[in-house]
Amino acid sequence: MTQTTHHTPDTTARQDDPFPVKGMDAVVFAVGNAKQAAHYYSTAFGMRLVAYSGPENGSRETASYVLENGSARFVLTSVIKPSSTWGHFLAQHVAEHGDGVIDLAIEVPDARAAYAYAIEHGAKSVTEPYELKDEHGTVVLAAIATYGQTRHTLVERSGYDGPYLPGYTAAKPLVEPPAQRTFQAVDHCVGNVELGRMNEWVAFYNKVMGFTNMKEFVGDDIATEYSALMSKVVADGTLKVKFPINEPAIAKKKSQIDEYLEFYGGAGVQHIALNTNDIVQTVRTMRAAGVEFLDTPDSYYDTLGEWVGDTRVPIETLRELKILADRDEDGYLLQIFTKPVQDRPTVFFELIERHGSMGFGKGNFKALFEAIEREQAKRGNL
Ligand code: TYF
Ligand code: FE
Repeated sequence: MTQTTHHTPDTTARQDDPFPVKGMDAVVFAVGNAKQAAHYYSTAFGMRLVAYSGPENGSRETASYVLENGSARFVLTSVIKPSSTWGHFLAQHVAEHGDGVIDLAIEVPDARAAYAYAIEHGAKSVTEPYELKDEHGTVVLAAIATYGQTRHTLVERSGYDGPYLPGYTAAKPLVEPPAQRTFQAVDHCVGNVELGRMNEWVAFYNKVMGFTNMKEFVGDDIATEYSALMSKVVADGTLKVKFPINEPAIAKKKSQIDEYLEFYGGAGVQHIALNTNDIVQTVRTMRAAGVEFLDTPDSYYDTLGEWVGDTRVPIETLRELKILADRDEDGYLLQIFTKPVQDRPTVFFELIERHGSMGFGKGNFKALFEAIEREQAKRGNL
């Protein structure tokens, strides 16, 4: 049985919440060259390097760069010389999938309890609970498997005041961060799964984490008409952690989800959405730094005002920057999507500025999916 989460978030943790979460802890990427990726997320995305682990502080096998922007935390890891199971896993992950997300880590108040609940409810264990300690305190970690080779590490860091985790040393920003913060939190993390498996993964989050389904979804009516994908969203009761799940649909055109699955080599994280308070300034800053965004045809803006109503940003500015807008009964949102950020047509990012709406831009699905298909066609994959 599946409950539907209402759009108004219940921001106070419920006493009876079977799987309380504090929010996203980190998005962990396995990449071919973490040193250069750290530079990209600093100069192009405006993030700040805060911590580092590598040969200089005793990690001979891997190098990891921790970047933050508000509560958004990315960890970029690459293997220097594989020796352990972990090093070989990272090397294999990059060889098979290219740069990608290995871990959507979730901060929880009690990692042992969260892990025990997940395992009791059918999750596959990746790592049993263990402690890491240093002079800054103790962190408890455990990990469970999700779609593809992706995992959820459950992180209990209450009272820990180090820069990230024991084993990491504090680091200074690589470059002067932009005058105005580009984004401040992770809004949602989207997974692409194989044809016919979306409902299985939705049920997984319902059972294993007690997450409920949000009302926004792409059903098979929209799927066959133009989107070529089906999508459902699961979230914790406070809506701090939101995981849309996509699967390809058999439609008129080759699904963008099939293109992802082919080039990623299976299921995995498709996009990470980042909350911004000033999407106009952020898009200007990121475009100037060389980030490529999806194009939107002028015709979209010719009719936008008629149905979206007043937004903080004039339609002409949205048109100039190719920002999308959508409205529902709770308010409106502004959003834009980058092109894939590596050579493979796999992982990309979204910037989202919410004004009441807790949706995902349903009104933009047609314009957005057409923009993605134009890119697919350029790559010869449509
Ligand atoms: O997260 C979402 O649901 C929106 C829309 O391939 C979306 O960002 C859905 C599927 C997709 C790209 C964007
Ligand atoms: Fe999204």
